[in-house]
Amino acid sequence: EDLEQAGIVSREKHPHSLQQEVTYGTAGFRMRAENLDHIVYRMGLLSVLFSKFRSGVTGIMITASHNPEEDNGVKLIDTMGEMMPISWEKHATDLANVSDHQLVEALKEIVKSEAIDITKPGIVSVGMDTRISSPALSQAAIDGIKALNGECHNFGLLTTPQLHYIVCCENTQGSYGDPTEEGYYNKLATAFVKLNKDKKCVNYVSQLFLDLANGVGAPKVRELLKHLNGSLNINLCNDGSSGKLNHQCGADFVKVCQAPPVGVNLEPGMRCASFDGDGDRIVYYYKTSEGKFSLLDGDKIATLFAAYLNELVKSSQLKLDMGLVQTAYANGSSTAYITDVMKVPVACVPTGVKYLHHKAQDFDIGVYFEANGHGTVLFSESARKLIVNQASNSSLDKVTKEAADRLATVMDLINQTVGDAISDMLVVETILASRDWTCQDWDSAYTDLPSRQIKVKVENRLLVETTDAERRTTKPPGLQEAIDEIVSNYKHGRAFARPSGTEDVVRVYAEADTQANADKLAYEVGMQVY
Ligand code: NG1
Ligand code: ZN
Repeated sequence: EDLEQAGIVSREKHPHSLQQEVTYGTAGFRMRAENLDHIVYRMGLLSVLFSKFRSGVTGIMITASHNPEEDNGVKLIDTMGEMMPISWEKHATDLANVSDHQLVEALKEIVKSEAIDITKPGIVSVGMDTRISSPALSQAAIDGIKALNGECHNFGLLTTPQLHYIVCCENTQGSYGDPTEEGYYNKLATAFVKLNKDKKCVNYVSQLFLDLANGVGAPKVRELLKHLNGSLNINLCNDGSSGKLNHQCGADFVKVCQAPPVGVNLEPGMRCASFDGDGDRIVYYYKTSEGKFSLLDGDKIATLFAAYLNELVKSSQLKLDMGLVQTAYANGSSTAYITDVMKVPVACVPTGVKYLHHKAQDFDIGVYFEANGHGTVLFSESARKLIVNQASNSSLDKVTKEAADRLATVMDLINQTVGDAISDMLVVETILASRDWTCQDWDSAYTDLPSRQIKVKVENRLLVETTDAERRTTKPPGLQEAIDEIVSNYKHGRAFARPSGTEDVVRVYAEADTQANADKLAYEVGMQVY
């Protein structure tokens, strides 16, 4: 039957070829592209089983996001367009590691343990980024889907969030939008044009300099622009025409180096943003009038979104509770600002979108962002209904109704399935235009504490174990005491160490009163880990 067939194709076309064990990490499997073929094939198989299990369309994305061109990766998408649940990651890990002749047995094991009705249809949508290795890997996924007699919707080049959007639409009978790339642009562009049609701005300039990391964001933003009817002007930089993917550019580079990317000649007054390689992260930056580089990262975007949505909720006369979700990497000043000034509850969860997304579902309106620029806003089903009703309630006064209408339209502009650089960019631009703000105005809400992030190469990163949303270590013994001791010597000092889920390193983060002190603190903590 099908499962046996999967075993034959595996041996003949996608043989297991890797010595070391691999695990489904923070964002799926990620490694050198040449080692991924059999893993991606097997994820094709798993995605079919997962589709049968969920009785809906699942997704597979081929990308390694901000990693170098030589890497690639694969992640699985759930029927609502969200990440595959953590409970299925062990199946992914098991399947990726078994030998070719154990494969059929491993598949049977999953079918049995999840009580999957294997006669159900299995439908999987596939997307990929612009890496040289992506077409072949995408084919490996398709081979896996076909081997189990699944139906494959091959979308070719997409940003990661576009695929999440499409999968969500495919499972919600069009109520979220049309399940096509065109449907995606139409939905966002319609909302954006509506929200920006009669803006009268003095300070806000409708001109954005956008670094696309030489990734899939470039062709997709070009497509988007065709739908925006000139309501936003974008200068595309690092658009893939010459430079290398993610090389000295892109959101991760800008965030970690706290410097502009190559290809962007930053001058005061310019508003700039960078996407990452697969278009699910965005950060903004500008040069102050004093000539200093200033970053508007995920924390700044989160506070911009939350404050604006809060106002719209109030003016719409709705009672909806809002919460903000961050990770340990959030700048301490942002957390203080959200708590003390905005008076919005803030939660801290471990690194990884899956944890943030999950926590954000606890609120009527949940805003989540990683400091690195990955994030979005979730509206609960009841909040969505209340907002839509209010927007069409003709007994309200004009001001209230307009606010509700605006809120409903902003909701349409947000990709709720996952953090989306294109959607986030359009929301930021809408808010800045509506407030008539420059980057400097936006930035003035609070001042980031100087921070530093470093990577420490160690023998075995998994010897470091953490607790309290990764803010404290429990292993190796004595490490946390040593970190506490070092941190106590710094004004506004905070530092933590955690094993990365995507690279073979321990990451150290530190913040303190000055840049020199943040650097020194990170270095000293790094020495304890080493
Ligand atoms: P790891 O390698 O586990 O730190 C990194 C990012 C995450 C997330 C994932 C997936 C940092 C500090 N970590 O995870 O936020 O984006 O990659 O891409 O930026
Ligand atoms: Zn990414």
